[in-house]
Amino acid sequence: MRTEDPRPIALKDYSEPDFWIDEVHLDVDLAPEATQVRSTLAVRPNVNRPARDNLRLDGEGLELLEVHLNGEKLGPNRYQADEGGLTIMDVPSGAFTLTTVSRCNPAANTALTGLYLAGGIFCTQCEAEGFRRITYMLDRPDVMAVYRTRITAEKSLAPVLLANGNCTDSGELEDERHFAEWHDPYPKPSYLFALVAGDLACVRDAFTTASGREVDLRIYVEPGNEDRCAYAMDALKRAMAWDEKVFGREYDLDIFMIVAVSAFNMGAMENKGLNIFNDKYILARPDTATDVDFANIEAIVAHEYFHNWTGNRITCRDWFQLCLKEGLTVFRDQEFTADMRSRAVKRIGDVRMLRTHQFPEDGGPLAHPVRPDAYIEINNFYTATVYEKGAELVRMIHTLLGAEKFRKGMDLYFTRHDGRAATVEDFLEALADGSSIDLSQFKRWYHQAGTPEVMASGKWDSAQQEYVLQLSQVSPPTPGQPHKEPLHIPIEIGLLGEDGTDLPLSPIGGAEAGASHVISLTKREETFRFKNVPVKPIPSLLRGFTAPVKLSSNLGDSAILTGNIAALGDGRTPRAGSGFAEIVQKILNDPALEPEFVAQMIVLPAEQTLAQAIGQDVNVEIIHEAREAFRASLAEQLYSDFERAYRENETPGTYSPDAEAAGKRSLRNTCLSYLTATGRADAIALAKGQFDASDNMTDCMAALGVLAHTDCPEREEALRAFHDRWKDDHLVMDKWFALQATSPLPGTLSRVRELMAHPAFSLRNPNKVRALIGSFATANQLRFHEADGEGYRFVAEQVLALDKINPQVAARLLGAFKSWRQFEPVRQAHMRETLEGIVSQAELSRDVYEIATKTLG
Ligand code: 0A1
Ligand code: ZN
Repeated sequence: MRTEDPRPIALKDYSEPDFWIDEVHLDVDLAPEATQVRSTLAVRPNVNRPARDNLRLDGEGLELLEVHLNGEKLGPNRYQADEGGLTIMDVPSGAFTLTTVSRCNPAANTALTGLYLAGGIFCTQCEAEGFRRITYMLDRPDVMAVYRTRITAEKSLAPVLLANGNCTDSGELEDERHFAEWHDPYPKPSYLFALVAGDLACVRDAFTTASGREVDLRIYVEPGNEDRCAYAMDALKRAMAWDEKVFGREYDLDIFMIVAVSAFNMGAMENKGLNIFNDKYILARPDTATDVDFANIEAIVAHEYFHNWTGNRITCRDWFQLCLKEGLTVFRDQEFTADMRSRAVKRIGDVRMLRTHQFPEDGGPLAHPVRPDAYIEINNFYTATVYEKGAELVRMIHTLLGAEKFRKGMDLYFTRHDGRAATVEDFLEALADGSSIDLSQFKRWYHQAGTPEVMASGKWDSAQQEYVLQLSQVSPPTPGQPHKEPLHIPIEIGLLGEDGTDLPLSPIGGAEAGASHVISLTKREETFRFKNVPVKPIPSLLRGFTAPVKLSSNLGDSAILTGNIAALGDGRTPRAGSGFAEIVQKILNDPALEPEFVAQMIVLPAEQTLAQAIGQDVNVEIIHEAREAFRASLAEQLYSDFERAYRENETPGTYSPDAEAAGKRSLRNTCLSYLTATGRADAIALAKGQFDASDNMTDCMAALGVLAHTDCPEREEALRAFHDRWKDDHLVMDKWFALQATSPLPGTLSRVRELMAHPAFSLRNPNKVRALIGSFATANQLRFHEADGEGYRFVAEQVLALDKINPQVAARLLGAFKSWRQFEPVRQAHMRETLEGIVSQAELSRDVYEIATKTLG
């Protein structure tokens, strides 16, 4: 907690540690309120640093019992423990072993970092700086050690005892107790340490690696959930095979374990050989999980698995390098999904995600480079910028190098840095060396924040049969970075002829002529000429979204919906014009398009996206009404088309979560949503019929969503029926909470307040907080931003309450305020006041303090 304003940590102040720790031997005696940890560290001075008499270790919330140096117990005059750690005085000048004995209290740990007890399971979360809440350590990622872990517990309390690596011994002890010993032979930073203990059921399978090694695969879940692991296990095996095939990376231990827990701050964690997951991203059965849940499980299981090479074998030198593992691993999981499912649909989804979450971050008060240069609390930097924009930077490198050279560069990266802690520079150097392509200007992307704006204008010269494309780039100022350098921007381009097909391209100046259609914009302004263009072409720019930029042009742009919003502002009624309806009709009836692609094409931009497009003086009511009116008018015009597509995309028979079937359901449910937008009784009846008859959660939720967000008598009945069926299933109940929190109907805020008293809700469980309060704050623009400011005050109240329980979750929730300056003055004033109220609190965590002060600017 804050006593004075916390000081930022800066990348430029990095230095190697004064000591290295090569081995960690932990002896953990588990008890809910007093777990004792005896830790023995093999320490040696770092010869690159000046010699030190004192060793300073990190430690937080620990009760120190004993300290031994080279086996001898130290008197209290030889060491000093304080709030942030432990200093040992007068350590030997050579190598030595240091043993500490300390106690922590897992049952009282509501922050869910370090060792905590939740739902009867002992569980750890050490990234980024949680290990110091378990025992004293140089808790930084450049200190890599080999870990041995012995766990002891009462058998009835924790029949299963897990840690990283291979189990080397286990057995019974006196007094109904038992133990297990684990050894992880791969040196790793402390943030990858994990321990899990409790009453867990296990689902097993096996995988044979390319070189013929047999790996024991295990998923541990709460007993009773064994029938919800099949999809995650299948995804794991596919991810293992894919990483061998596409990146040449094999798994390296004899066992790979996943544990699913219900209380977890994030999605999942890549601890070596022992991944820990938020159970939402493991557990799935057709009747409990939606198609989106299945897809998330596949992606996140793969993501954590891929970290074994990008993150674990090669780790980060310091936390500023977070994108080194995260951006790269997100890129890898995106490619995996593209190969498993539809590449086009995956790309549309990822770009949509980037534009709705990362662009606003990059354009607001919390903007930071993909590799930040300072932070107050590192946990605040697990952001869309580090993850999603970080992945886009890797994707651009892939685009610039081409698949083959990219693979060469990656191979070199793995050989050079395996077993080491690396930096973004190391990564770029390996890719440049492996491909012989210069990435020196490209590097700016890593330290320059903000979304670049690219302007395009083109002219066809009929006499010269030449097409002249002028491109320019501007990166807007961001906090702390008023001036920006031009970036290296890869832009994939095509010129379309009259029939809509690509003309052959031969650029002069810029990229090489011929095969590649990727040009590199590297200056503030640049002209690209294409010769032998016989007709006036229609340019197609930034294909595949080859760079995370905002593109504007004089080449024909249709901002249909934003135009309609302006219409409403002027007192006219927004309508989908017949031209627009015709296009939607064409797409809907094009048999060549896959259903999910169609669904993505015909869905209207979300209200938040429209707010962003408007950018200033945003009025959320006008946006909501305009969008709804537009949707209804489109639905009226195409009612029979939507009805037909609804019927034609039925998926009869046994439910399968595969992409094709999921795509049909997605299109069908998009049609359902249009049909009900008309308010017609037969459409509502159709939704109610689907709700009653559905045998899978996807169709059930889609129908319930429509009913819950419509003012109709079926609404309460359906919500009650769903509640009664699922009230004992915590994951399904999260859906029920979220649906009600995102309702556009008046009274939503009071409903949310009421639901906080529901027995299934708890402020201590992050999934519950995200489902109810998080959904309200980030996915219900209309109601969160109600003009009286009540929505803001409610969320701020919860942020402050949560800050005492779980600062990470509190800070993330506060992120809902980040775009406050884009709203009209009344809301802006309410939001500013609310933020100031938070900042004025005497005791704030570093997490909340950093977000609140930076958001205010
Ligand atoms: N490294 C994990 C994400 C993660 C980050 C922080 C956590 O606790 C503060 C937990 C998980 C991943 O990328 O999946
Ligand atoms: Zn990750």
